[in-house]
Order: sequence, then structure tokens, then C-alpha cells
Amino acid sequence: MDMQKIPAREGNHNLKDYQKMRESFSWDDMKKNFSWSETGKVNIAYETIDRHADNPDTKDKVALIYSAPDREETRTFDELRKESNQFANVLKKYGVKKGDRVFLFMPRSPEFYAAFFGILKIGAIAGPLFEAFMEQAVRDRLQDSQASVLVTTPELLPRVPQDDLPDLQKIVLVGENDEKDEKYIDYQREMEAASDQFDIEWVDLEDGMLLHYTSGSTGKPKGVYHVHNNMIQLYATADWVLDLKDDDIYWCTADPGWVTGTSYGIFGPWLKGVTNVIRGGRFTPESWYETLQDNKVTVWYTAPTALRKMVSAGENLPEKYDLSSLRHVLSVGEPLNPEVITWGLKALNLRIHDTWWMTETGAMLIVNLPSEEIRPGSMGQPIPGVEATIVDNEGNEIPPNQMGNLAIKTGWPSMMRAIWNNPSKYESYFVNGWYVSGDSAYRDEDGYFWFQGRLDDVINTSGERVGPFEVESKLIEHPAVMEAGVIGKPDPERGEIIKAFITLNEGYEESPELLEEIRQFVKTGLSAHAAPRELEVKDAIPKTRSGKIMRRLLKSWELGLPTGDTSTLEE
Ligand code: 6R9
Repeated sequence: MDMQKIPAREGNHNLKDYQKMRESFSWDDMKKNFSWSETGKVNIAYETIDRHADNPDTKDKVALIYSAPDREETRTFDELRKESNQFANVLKKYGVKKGDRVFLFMPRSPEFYAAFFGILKIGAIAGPLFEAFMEQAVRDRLQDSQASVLVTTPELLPRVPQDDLPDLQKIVLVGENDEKDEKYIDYQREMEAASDQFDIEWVDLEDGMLLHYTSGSTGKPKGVYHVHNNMIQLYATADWVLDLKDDDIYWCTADPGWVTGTSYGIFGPWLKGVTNVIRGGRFTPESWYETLQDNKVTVWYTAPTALRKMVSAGENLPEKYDLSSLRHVLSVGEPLNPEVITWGLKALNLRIHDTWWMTETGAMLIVNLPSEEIRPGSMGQPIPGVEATIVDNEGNEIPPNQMGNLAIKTGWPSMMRAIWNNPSKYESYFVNGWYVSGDSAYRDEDGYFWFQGRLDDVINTSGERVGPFEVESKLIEHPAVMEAGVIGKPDPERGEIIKAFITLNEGYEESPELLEEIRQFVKTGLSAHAAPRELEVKDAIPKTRSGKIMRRLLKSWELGLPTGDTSTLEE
């Protein structure tokens, strides 16, 4: 077999003729898949859950299979409808209205999904926060969004700031607690008292539904704002790319604190009405295989970092499990190494389909379809209805096989509609009618796109986006640290690891204990995944004359590369 090109396999794929579909496709054609095309009543929560609960054929179908080390439960579409109605009633009782921001800071659990859809049903905007965040990360996001309600657990409550959050009116606690203050709402008690009937707040397709905070190279994390209209593309990609069919058992490994965990951990599968496996707790290669086997998973959406761990765990491991149900595997978040694709062909006897998109894009844009040839190392081709290209710094298209900035013609349905409270940041994404991604890539003559790297300083560690500024800001809060510069350093398993360069304040001596203390300071103050794995003390941090940290220079030093243009370097 030609390893450069892996042919599509025979199969009953939802999208059979990609080329033909691309030529004749219009997004308007997708609208017939939604009840609002007939009723005029719009809410993504209705399309995702209630529509299947209203249908006698799917009402009692298992929507959610939840498994965590200490808990195994299921929910039917009808049960999810009722529980989310109850939660919407709880929010209503406490005065939550359309457009309000309600944040979730809790591990994956059946209660998370009830709360999530309750928020959408009342027309409010959901803000899921990654459960590993520490106080500073939680504070930044709640402050910026001016969230009025937070749903969390007693275990995570100590990481919720008690001050500086004037807008935060109520905290819903999911789990046993003895909080007496009227600021706290007990989830269990309120849910028991709440009706399971609720009149959904019908919204406009352009009304907000979701805020995902994500890191850029400068400034604090920014709130990427998505609207209900996103459902059009989420449905389309769940159909074409995830290739979901009625009796599929689907599993997405991503946490809903990240966009993959909402777009394709929640909306994609349930818009298509399939059974969705949600796995809580920590992962090991063994527990991944067990989850696939025990739930008879048919379609699996995961990340290179997970796949690379499975590769390292050895080729014999998958033989111990019955993975015969698995028919379709996809990957997102980082470059998918060709070696991993080769491993997949051997160990799973399946092709692994890379997909490219971003928090800002809301849904998949460049993908490998089951009905198309795969070129290992390439992210694939744009989905029907999407135009992608490579542009130079001025936003002009450049020819095939030349590296530049990956750009998408504006107007795809799932595009973010704003950066919360930051219109100028939003504007900065667009040049000449193109959304400019900040990823460097090239396109070959056949229209396959090949990822090369980030053009800014954003770090991608184990598939999670980390902004160096956020880590630097935390580092310099430590009394010993004067200045800090943070970079991503290539790592075979994690893609990149975080490396921090610091200078010390007077009176502090470098020691392994001090460095470990500083590391722990970031880990417990910000989040574990943002804590530098490597910390190096320097006499000075290189900066431009205007005071910007020259991370590129730090990286060149670290990797022993030529330092390029240093004309803006401060004396
Ligand atoms: C969905 C998601 C976005 C950034 C993106 C790029 C990287 C995503 C990729 C990929 C290579 C792929 N990325 N998919 N790099 N190949 N298939 O991951 O969103 O967390 O916002 O990250 O991730 O650099 O710009 P997000």
C-alpha cells in the first residue's frame, strides 16, 4: 500500500460524494434538518434533547451512558429533558433571564448536562470551565463575563474566589454541603422541588448560547461567543464527518471546558440523536480500551495526545480487548503524526481521521471524511460550504505548496460572533474578508491542507491551548520572581511542554526547592496543565524596546536555532 495515501474504505458513509456535494452545496439546504424550519421556534437545547424526547421512537432511547470509577448511570432523552426542565425552573426562580451568563465549574456528571441544557432552555449563555482550573483562572473568567450564577461542587468551591466578583449573585452547589448563606443554592433540594415542565425560551438564531474562554498570545484569556445558529454546522459535521447513524454508540474524550467537549461532546452527537458515552475520572491507555470495549463504542473522537499514549503502551495491548464494535476514529487538537495513523491501521485496523478547527470557528472546517483518501500528515480538505486558503501577511491568497497563514472565507454558520467585551480583538481576526487563524500551513495542488505550526506564541500542550501571558502573569505574582518569559518546547508525547524563563528578585537565591515552590505556585494558583514543566533562571528576559517579551528569541535559544531579526531587542 502507498503509505502516502490511504484510500477510503467501502462503507455506508453519510457523505458519499464529497466533490459533488461541494459543488452544489448551500447552507440553506441544511435547515430542513431542524424543527424550527417548520415551527419558527428556535433553541439549540430543543433540537439537541427535547426533539428526541417528543418523538415516541426515541423518547426512551439511552442518550447518555455515564461511567466514572465510582458511578455508572444512564439517562434517556426523556430523562434529560425533564432534568434540564427542572434546572431551568430553578434558574427561573432565582431570576435568571435570557442573555445572562451562567457558568459551570464541575466535573463531567449527569448533573452537568442537566444544568447545561437548563441554562440554554432559559435563553441564558452557558460558560463551562475546565475542572482543573484554580482560583485565578476562575476569577478571570467570571469577572470578564460578569456571570451572575455559578454551578459548582462543594469539592471545587474552595477555588471559587470569594471577593472581586460583584456580579455573581448565586452559587449552585451540586453535592452534599452545609452552606447556610443565602448566596448558595442546594442543587438536590431545589431540583426535587422544581417542576419537570418548562416552557422553553425561544430565541433568535443569532442569540448567544455559549462562552468559551481561550488563550491568545497576549492579554488574559478571551471569551469566544457562540450563537444558536452554530447548530447548523454542528449537525452537518456530525453527519458528514463523525458519520453518525441512529444506532451508533459515540464517545468523545474531551472535557466540556474545551470547545471539543461542547461542540462534539454534547451538541454533535445529540443533534443526531445517538447514544453518547461520557467518561469521568482520569485516563490510562487501559481505561481507554476498557471504555471502548465495555460500551461497544462505534465512533470515537479523541486527540493525538491520547493516541500517542496508546502507541507508547504497545501494540499488544489492544489485542487484549474486544474492539470489534469500533468502526470510525477521529482526532483533533494537535497535529496528528503519520506514525499514529500507521499504528491505527495496524493496531485498530482503522484509519484515523484528522479534523482541524478552533474554539473561534465553533465547528470543524478542514477534515478527513470517511469517503475520502487520507494523506497522513495532512488535516484534510474543507467541508462543503467552507472555503479555505493560505494568505500572506496582507491577507492576499498565495499559491499551493507555499507556507502562510491558514484563512477561512467568513460566513460559515458556526463562526464566533464576538469576543466578549472586546470588539477590537474580534476585528483583529479578519483581513480582506478572511478569518485568519494564526496557524501556519500550506495547501497542496489537490486542496489538502498541511499544518506547520502556530504563527503566534500560543502553546499547545497535550492538546490544550495555553497562553504564555497567563502563565507569566501568575509567575510574577510569586515574591521571588521579577520577570518571566514562557514558551512551548517540543515534546514527543505532549506535543509541547511549557518552559518558563525567570529572573529572581533581589534577596532570592536559585535552588531546586525554590524552583519547585514556584512551579507549585502556578499549579495551585492557575491550573495544573499551565504549570511549567521546566523552569530556568536567567539574568535578564529579552524584551523589545516597547517592552514586549521576545518569546521567539527565548525559543531560538532553547532550541539552538538562529535568532533571526533582533533589531527590536532592548539594550
Ligand atoms: C478544536 C480545538 C485550536 C488550535 C489550532 C491549532 C491546533 C487543532 C488541529 C490543530 C494541527 C489539527 N489544532 N486541530 N493542529 N492539526 N487537526 O482544538 O480548538 O483549543 O481552540 O485549539 O489547535 O493550532 O489553532 P482550540
